[in-house]
Amino acid sequence: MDGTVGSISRRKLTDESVFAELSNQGFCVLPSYLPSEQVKTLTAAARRLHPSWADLPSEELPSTGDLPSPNAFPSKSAGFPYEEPCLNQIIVAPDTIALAKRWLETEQICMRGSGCSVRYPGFVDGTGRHVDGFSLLPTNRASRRHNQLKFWYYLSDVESEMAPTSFWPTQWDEDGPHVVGDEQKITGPAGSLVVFSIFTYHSRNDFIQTNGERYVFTVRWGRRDHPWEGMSEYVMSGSNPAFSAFVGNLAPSTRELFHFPPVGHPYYTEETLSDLENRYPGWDAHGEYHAAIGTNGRTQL
Ligand SMILES: O=C(O)CCC(=O)C(=O)O
Repeated sequence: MDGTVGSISRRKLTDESVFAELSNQGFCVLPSYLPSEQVKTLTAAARRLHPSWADLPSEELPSTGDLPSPNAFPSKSAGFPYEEPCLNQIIVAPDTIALAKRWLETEQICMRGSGCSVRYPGFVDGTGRHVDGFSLLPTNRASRRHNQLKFWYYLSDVESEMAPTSFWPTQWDEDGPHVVGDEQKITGPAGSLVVFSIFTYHSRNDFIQTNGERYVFTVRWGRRDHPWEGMSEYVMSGSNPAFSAFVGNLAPSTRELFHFPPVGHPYYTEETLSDLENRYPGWDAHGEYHAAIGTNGRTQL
């Protein structure tokens, strides 16, 4: 990434320096963050989800060396839940959750959205420098409580002409976000990670190179007690087979990150737990939900 290409990040997301950088400039870059074996698995999954440039239908490609007309193949995107289990699984990486909880100043966080996208030669974007937003209500942009945290993984090598994302050091006060430094165009090897807030200035860049592709995987976290802030529609995925397999294998506390009620909640009865087992095989593999019915009586919602 800018000034750090090829260097291996020795930092963990739980390091104090990561939090300090996020607080001081609104983003933190961790080159080659993911272990190489995990990168291989994730990049293969992303390529099964969206074709690489070389795998796009040949009759539709421009002759070698030419750029396609702008936005002929601009980008493709898929959202959570994914048919590829490893993409669902990386969402709940413990260090990312710990950092999001600290950033949002609460243990009660939820996954707001996740996407896996690819960009191809010819991608042109005029959006320019912006902050995101994702809220029904005007928010206090000086408060980290409204400032959702986004994890931005490169799942392919990204060089300067391959639509790298640009970030500007940003600070917040009562008047909102302010740019306080120069643009940093983030290039880097597959497996690199940028953590940034939705009120950090950033921008897309064009894909100028005449071949190749840029894969990005994202996850965004917010406070559970702010339902007016941007929410993806994964709560409609209860009958999605990939979602069922993913949720069935999660610990009860991890399910809460996806809006499932905690163990002991009155929703859980012998009947609902039986239905849940059918929908999410493995739901109560360790008996916690059943044990809590015993302690809470059989109150129904
Ligand atoms: O794709 C990029 O490089 C930046 C995306 C972006 O601007 C956004 O997520 O708001």
